[in-house]
Amino acid sequence: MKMGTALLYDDEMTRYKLLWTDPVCKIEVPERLTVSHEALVKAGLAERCVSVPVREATDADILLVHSEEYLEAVKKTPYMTLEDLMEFTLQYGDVYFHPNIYHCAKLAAGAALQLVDSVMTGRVRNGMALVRPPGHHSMRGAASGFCVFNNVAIAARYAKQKYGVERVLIVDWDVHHGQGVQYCFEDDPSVLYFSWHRYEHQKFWPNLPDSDYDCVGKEKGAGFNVNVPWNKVGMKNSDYLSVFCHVLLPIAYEFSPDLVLVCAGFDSAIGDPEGEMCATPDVFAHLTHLLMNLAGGKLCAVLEGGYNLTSLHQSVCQTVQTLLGDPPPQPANLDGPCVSALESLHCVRSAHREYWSCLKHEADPPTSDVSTKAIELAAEGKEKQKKAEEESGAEVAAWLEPLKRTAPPVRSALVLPDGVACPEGCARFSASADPAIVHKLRETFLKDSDDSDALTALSSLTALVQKMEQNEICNGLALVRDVSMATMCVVQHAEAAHLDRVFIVCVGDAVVPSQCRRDDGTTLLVQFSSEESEEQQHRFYIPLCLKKGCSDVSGFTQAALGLVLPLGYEYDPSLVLLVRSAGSGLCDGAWQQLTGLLQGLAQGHTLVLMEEGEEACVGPTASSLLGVAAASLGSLRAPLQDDVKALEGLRRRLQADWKLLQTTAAPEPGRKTEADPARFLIKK
Ligand code: FKS
Ligand code: ZN
Repeated sequence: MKMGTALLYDDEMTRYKLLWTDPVCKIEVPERLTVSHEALVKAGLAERCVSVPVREATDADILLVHSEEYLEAVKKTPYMTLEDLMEFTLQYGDVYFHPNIYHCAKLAAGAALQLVDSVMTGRVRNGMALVRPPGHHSMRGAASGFCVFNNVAIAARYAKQKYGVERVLIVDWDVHHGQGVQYCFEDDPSVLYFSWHRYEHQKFWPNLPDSDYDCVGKEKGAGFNVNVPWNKVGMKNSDYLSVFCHVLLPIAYEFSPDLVLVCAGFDSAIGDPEGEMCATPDVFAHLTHLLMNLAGGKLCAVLEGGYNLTSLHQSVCQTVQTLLGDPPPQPANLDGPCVSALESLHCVRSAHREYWSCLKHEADPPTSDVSTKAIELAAEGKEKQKKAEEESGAEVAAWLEPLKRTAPPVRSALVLPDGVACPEGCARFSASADPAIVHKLRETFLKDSDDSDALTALSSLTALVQKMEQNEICNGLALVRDVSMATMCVVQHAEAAHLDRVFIVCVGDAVVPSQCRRDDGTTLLVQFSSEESEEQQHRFYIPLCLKKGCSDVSGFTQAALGLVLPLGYEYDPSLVLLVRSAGSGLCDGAWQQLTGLLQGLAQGHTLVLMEEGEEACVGPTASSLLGVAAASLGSLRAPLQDDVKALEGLRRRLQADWKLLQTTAAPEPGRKTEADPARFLIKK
């Protein structure tokens, strides 16, 4: 299994620029690339990547997406005078040409193809291409929005043709709608295109009705185009993560891509003059991480936009460092999605409910007065206010530079009984126990029994927790006789080690001792089981009963993505404790997915406790802890009706306490709603 990350960059792509005055195009500067690359070098990330040379895309490559007429026209631009170039440019919107842009556009598309080759041949696991010009707006016969050739669309067609890839997922997290990509694949069910974008009820460029949530694709491709319009600026980390948990990931897992391509634009980050959003650069570590267990980890990120040079380079670094396998940073300020984001979320989920079984039971679309089709009455006044703010420079986005992410020297440490082999790449961990601790452990857990094996395991476990807190070890696994006892032991020692919030995810029917179900918020327990719990729903103890336990992969995945993940993000633990009892019925693939996803929390501090008897699962678990992508689960079937209903009910009930579980803006009992003056006028 290859683990490397490819980096593609060629400074030739900095050798074109705007040659005349154009306020719209002046932000697209060569420094975007140099600054991003230099930041990767400075942070020591470039040298950790496999440097792959860039090549020019051939005519045949370009013709996978573009028309011959268009290609021939662009081919002439290197020979044009300045005047000709200006005139040529005028046929298109928001783009400029330069004598060297054709060359760069061939390199940009070629870089994306080299990246696909590197990933598909297994030379590397994933990678990023830093390119100019960007691609996602360009269409079959037209340049648009700084884009000449559609780098990612070409890469998708190329991967299908050359490697027989059956399903490609394109995630476009740039703040603009990649209408070029949408048009290219709108009737194609083999390419799933997801885009979120600043829309403001069509007031934002490219001002297309085609960018709205109800454009779901055409004919056979219906359902394979997912648009999330942002109708307000200022979207934050919570808004982005909500959309991932409740729209993109459930659909993506059901789709089960063989390859993931990212239109990686960073104008969706804070400080960007185009996007005007407020998501911080570290959110891209999470977005990247959340995609890294799809398609067996085959992920190719290709740069699109990003115009604030500071947030651009910080975001690029977050993305690449995550591709390299370093645990994501603690996510900042997850205070729940805003009302406008919830409206969009609700609209998208209901527009897609007929196509995706994970959304089948979604509520009806919102009534027209909250619909994103509505137009703001107060828009004019707001425009004025915004102008005034801009002129006075009143609001300047400010954010802290992301902290340096340092991966602990040891990635995974295993506490295993003698006789159980330690998988390759992991360290067997045993601690020379401090007599005082041993004494206390014996007193607390073993009473008068004299089980020296159990004592050794428990003392190693406590030492392991400590090393994780000190950031000497990233994550760990222990195979123990009694998972309940071990869980209690870890929870107690986490507290002593100043790990003040422990997120316990328990798979199977193990009894979690009541001492671990605290209502002071020091633990949050989610338990998957096959038996209905009598206990009432409780803020920090969430029993989750699936009809067939964990043996239905679809139901399990839906719960993991739509419930466990958002809960984990909002809880923001300092340690994730993943407990697996014997006979849970969960297949290795789904278990690896859960293990992989949870490593995005608590800076990767995941401790897995498995019950003896689960030896066969040690290898797959260890490999996931080492950062190997989980095997794909295959296209998911519809989850069991009862499970979906139970999950929805649970989610709805918990929404008052956990805002990241919300998927609609409609008032729920017990939920505080923002004041809702009559600020919408319905469009006829
Ligand atoms: C409204 C004018 C918008 C054009 C914006 C182009 C954005 C390009 C991009 C790409 F990724 F392609 F580079 N003008 N203020 O960021 O989407
Ligand atoms: Zn953009």
